[in-house]
Amino acid sequence: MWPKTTVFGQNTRTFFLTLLLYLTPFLVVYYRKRSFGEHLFFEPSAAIPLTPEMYTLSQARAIYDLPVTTLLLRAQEAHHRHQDPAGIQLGTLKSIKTGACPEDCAYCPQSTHNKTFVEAEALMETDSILADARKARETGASRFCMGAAWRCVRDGRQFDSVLATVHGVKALGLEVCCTLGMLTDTQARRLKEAGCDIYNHNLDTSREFYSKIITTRTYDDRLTTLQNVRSAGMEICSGGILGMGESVEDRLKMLLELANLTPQPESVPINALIAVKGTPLEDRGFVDSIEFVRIIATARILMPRAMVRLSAGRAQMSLELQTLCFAAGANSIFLGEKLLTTGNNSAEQDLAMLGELGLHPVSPAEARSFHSATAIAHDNAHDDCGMPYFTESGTWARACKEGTEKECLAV
Ligand code: SAM
Ligand code: DTB
Ligand code: SF4
Repeated sequence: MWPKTTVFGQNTRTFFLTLLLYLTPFLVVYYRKRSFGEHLFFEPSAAIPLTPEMYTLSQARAIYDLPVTTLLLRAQEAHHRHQDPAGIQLGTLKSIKTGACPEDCAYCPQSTHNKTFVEAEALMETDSILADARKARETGASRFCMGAAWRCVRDGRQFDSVLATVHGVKALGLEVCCTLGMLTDTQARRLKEAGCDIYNHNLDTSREFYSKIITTRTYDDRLTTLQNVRSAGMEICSGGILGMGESVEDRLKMLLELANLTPQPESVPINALIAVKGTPLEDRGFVDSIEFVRIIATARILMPRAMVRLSAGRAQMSLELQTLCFAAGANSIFLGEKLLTTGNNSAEQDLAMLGELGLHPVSPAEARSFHSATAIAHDNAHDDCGMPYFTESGTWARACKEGTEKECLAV
């Protein structure tokens, strides 16, 4: 039945069988994509390993838009690879200088432009802050984050006092974080020398939406401070607020700004707007829960080694929503009944919640050693395993460099 003629010098039957053999994988890919959708499918050969600075909006959007089941699975994969999956870092916030801030941040109860419940208070004395830090440590916090309602740090008596406080908090065995507004290079170095481990300075939103929220400083001012923080050897804590009227694209652009920093921030706080009476945003409804969870999951996937902080707005969230946020990759919360000026859940409530969910507090040292251990293990196993990859069409996929679908053996 097979003609005796030859094709390319081969017996025709051998030729067609060989052709079928070569085409089989492509046919399988085609039919699986048709049946399950591209997002479920790994395409090692088409996968482009991207370094973080190459993430694009269409890639972030492709992640964000995954069916929520797949999105959570992908976020969980990143979470289990790079974090203690049951570990939650506990930090306590303290406003050490409250209100009367000259900046016009539309969300902020501490701005002089907004007439809110906040009463201005001068910079606290070191001893008084240290007493609060001790209490935070007794309650279970391992990080103490001090916030000042300043546009920027000014050299002089007040900054010297902050440096002494930082030194004292560090001596208590707590990890020290500060958020004091803009910093020069020299100020960043002095803070680091005094013992400050992390500096919090949020981008808050996308470059495009930023000018609708703040006019008294620029996006690039924020980025310059982040650069100064990095050069001084401190870790970067930078994130933003959801629910100010920004679009999903604005939120993704903010995540991209952060994910494309080299190295990426070690901490990414995601705040839900607390619509404070007397601010221009007082009438904003609470951010959509599912959109919030999607952003947490996208942050976890884009920045797998960062601590993703479930920050402001948690007191307004149900236990179920917080649980979804942890499932999406959030692994840090603020402990204690006050954030800077607004309310938070009580420490007892939060510790009970962690117990109920089977989660446990993780110290910064434990979290860091986990991150570096997984980094070394993965580097030894195969270079890029565990990082997200994107196909040429912008679909998220996972593969390793050798072009196989090996599971990472390192964890
Ligand atoms: N003045 C410093 C600065 O702006 O960097 C530090 C303190 S500031 C209060 C720290 C962050 O708190 C802001 O960047 C913002 O993300 C967050 N924040 C302030 N008010 C908020 C609100 N009403 N709801 C949610 N987050 C808020
Ligand atoms: C961050 O992103 N959120 C925290 C911390 N960094 C400093 C501050 C939240 C403040 C919420 C409003 C208030 O309590 O004043
Ligand atoms: Fe509030 Fe900080 Fe803006 Fe000042 S700079 S208004 S404290 S967010």
